[in-house]
Amino acid sequence: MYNFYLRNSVVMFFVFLFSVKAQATIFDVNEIVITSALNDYLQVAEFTAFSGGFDYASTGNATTTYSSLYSSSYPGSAALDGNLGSFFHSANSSTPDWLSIEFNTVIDIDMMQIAGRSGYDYGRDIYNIELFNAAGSSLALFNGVNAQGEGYVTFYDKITTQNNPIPEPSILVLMGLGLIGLFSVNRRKV
Ligand SMILES: [Ca+2]
Repeated sequence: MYNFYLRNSVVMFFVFLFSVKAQATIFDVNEIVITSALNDYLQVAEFTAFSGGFDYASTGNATTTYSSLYSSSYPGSAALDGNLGSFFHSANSSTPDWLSIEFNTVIDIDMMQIAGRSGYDYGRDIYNIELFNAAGSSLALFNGVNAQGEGYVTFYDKITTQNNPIPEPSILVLMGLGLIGLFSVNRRKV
């Protein structure tokens, strides 16, 4: 009897560890939707989405759609042209606008960056960024990404993210004690 419970506990323990590690890469991403966190004009100078060291966003492997456009001088494609000087600019300053970046294929993302509009009105550049799979299900949501100022802001990185969710040693010790306790209790029943 105790072998049954012990085995399942150990299996659950490793499933838990695996699920924690699995958060490092965001798998099967098909679309990224960017909105303003401030209900202001949405403006994006650049967006990158790296998979295995290759940027699938600004290299012709993704297309943009958007809810509105300030003028033809600021198209969605300007957010994927590799040039910090050009940017997408939406038309609405008080209703929520969105910019969608859809990949030609699904990708496993390990790093993302966003660059806001540098210089004039950069204070608008705080974003909510959501990732979706091909079925339209949400995979991840990053709220309040601050890209005020100039240049690329890395808001997701597999390497740094990997270091955060790994359980504290004290948690591992507690889980180990729990397993020993379960082992003991069930052994007494036999
Ligand atoms: Ca650009």
